[in-house]
Amino acid sequence: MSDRIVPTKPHISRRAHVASFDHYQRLYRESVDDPSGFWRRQAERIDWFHPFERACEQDFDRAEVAWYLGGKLNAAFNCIDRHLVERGEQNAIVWVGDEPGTYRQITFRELHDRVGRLANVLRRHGVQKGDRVCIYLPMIPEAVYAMLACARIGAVHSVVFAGFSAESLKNRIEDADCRVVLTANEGLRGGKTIPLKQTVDQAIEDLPVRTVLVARRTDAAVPMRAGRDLWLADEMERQRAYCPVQWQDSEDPLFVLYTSGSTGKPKGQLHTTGGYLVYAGYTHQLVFDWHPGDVHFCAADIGWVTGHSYVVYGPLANGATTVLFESTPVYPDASRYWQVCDDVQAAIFYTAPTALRALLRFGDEPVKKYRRDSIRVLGSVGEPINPEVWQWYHDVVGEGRCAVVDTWWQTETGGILISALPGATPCKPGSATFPLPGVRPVLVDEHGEVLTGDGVSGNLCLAGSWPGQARTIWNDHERFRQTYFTTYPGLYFTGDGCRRDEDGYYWITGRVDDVLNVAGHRLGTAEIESALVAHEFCAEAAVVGFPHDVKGTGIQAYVIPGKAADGVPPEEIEAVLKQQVRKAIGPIATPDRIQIVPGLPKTRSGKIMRRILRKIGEANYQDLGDISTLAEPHVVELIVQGHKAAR
Ligand code: 7RM
Repeated sequence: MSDRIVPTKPHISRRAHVASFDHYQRLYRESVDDPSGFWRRQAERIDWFHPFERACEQDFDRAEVAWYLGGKLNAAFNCIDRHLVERGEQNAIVWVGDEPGTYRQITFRELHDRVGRLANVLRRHGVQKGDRVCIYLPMIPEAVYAMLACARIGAVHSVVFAGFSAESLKNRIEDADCRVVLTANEGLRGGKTIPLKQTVDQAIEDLPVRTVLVARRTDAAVPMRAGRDLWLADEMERQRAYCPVQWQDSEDPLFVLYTSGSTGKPKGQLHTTGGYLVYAGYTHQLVFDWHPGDVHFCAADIGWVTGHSYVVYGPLANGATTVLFESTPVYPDASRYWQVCDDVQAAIFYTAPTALRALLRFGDEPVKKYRRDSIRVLGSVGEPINPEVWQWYHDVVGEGRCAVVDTWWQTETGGILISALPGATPCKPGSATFPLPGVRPVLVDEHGEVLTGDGVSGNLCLAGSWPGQARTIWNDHERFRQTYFTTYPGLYFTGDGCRRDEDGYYWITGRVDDVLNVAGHRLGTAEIESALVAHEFCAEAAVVGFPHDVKGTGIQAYVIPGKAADGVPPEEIEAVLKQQVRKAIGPIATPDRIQIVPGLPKTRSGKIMRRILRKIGEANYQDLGDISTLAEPHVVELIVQGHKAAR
């Protein structure tokens, strides 16, 4: 490999938790030689009400994993109460409102008060241990209070991204059988309001939701249904601040979080208490080289797993000040992130490549308007980062002084698994570099053979469990087993392709299943297809990804129009179907391109040949492979012509 190596920086190594590559290798060796000892020691970073007995039990054939068996703890206690003595007056949260200059500081003591009240509100409305509570809130402190309030009383939160449509929200509330929903009258993002309460009303029309607690984010009046809808602030006012902690078993559920897979139905990933919290704390400290006093700014939304682990649980478990950012990278202009970094004096900044690609288009000026001299570590997550973008992040945003960490992980993994460590890992831009201590990646070829040695490419699997691993899919353990543990028996299969280069560096090459990564968000092609065919204008649909400058992957849909579309102009069919997907899933799933086609390339058994559609979507018309086995080979030529005409 001729890839340039960016060496570690002495001023970062000097104070880093892992101070050199040798040190990393030593830790790594220890962790694989004695995993149980290693993970026992990591568990000491949190407070246990009752000590655990065994570190881990795992049986990948049955998809059974449990960590810190017999231990009792509480995630909210670990994120709040245990910090009160030493850092009660330190900021736990710095909230950054949408309008520039809007900040609110919440100390650990205030957090304790707010979370206690909200927990008492939930109890008052009948929420008990094990009950699921849906959180459909914008990036406001109440969202964090709500998550921690659930954790405090042993309820299971299901946060749904506030950009999802009524239909998506409904499916998630229904699947997890939530009886209580928290929302806001409206959200506010990039100067625009989002009608959250209205969306909730639509979503729960036919569902047995008993209570809707509404936070007031704007002055907008919204309809409140008597006996069901209540203002959250009034309810909190009515409760005392003290709420006793419910000690949970290590394996009691902490949350479900829905994520897209290769089928039409999103999967509720279930994370449990002990292992998840240890892993979130461990990775937050190591990967971002967090030290007491450092302000941690992760720009992700709490609707995604990155927000769960690196806005809320990881930083707060460690006693960090965490930034809760309500706005967008470009509001009011492309310097917003850097302005916030200066204002809050962030030591760590974490975002997705899609945001960086969008900012790069504005050049260096907006970056240079601010000092950024508080930043020490810059993180990237969600999709492969192009080497040029990595370099810009390092050279321009970080002025060559900061460590850049490209962090690979998934909703299913609970926390980061493959990443450079600041001060320890020499980087190759574009590579996530090496596994964290305790993590054992394995590459497997299409026949299921494990690829040993360096300079190999295959499907990325993990040998052995780690504490942050999801334990099941809500209400569907068999699907969990099927999806992750049957492709390569004895291994967890990630769904990603990967190369391990001659020097042992890992390069994630993207999904190998029917999952698209659009602007760092996971979407199943099947999900978008079922949204399309739900409309009478669409008889059949096939969705593929294509390379997109900002989003990484754009969405291309090939659509066979339905009878109802006879005589309707193609532009109108396109517009209607785009709107249909927005409504069914949310704006992030809107196809960038819809091509009306007379037929789809199918095998004689009726399977759509996506490989061909992907090639056409990339405007790679030469190399379509063998199409002679198709049921109607001539449709390929028609689709190619249509695609060329549209470009
Ligand atoms: C955290 C998160 C997971 C999928 C994963 C990959 C892709 C994530 C990176 C990455 C290359 C990275 N959870 N992915 N991080 N690809 N380099 N650093 O994103 O469940 O929403 O998505 O995202 O394909 O399987 S997720």
